[in-house]
Amino acid sequence: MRRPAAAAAALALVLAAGTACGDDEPAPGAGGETTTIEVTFEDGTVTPSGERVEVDVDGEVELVVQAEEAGEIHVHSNPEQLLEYGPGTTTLPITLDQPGVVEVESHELGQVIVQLQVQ
Ligand SMILES: [Cu+2]
Repeated sequence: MRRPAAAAAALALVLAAGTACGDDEPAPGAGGETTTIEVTFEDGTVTPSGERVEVDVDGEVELVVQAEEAGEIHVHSNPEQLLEYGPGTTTLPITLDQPGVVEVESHELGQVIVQLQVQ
């Protein structure tokens, strides 16, 4: 008996575990892409600063945060998400399942980091 859903779930687990050694097949169907956004906090500023990034509905988005001190990133999705990062490098996965523009902010700095255009 074929169980395509189970196969897809197994593949998702492999991807989530991050143990891929470079030869994985791309995930079938929509939403298989991972968008990586590097976010750097330094001297009271953050980069990027309000840039718009297009992402797929149900695609994986990873914020790779570099910071000297711990803090929080606020994702204006529905429901909203509060992501905590530590000093050093922190990878924060986000999944966005509704189309629209989602602002990712640092409330400490009062700044929009990126606008995710989910489509
Ligand atoms: Cu906010």
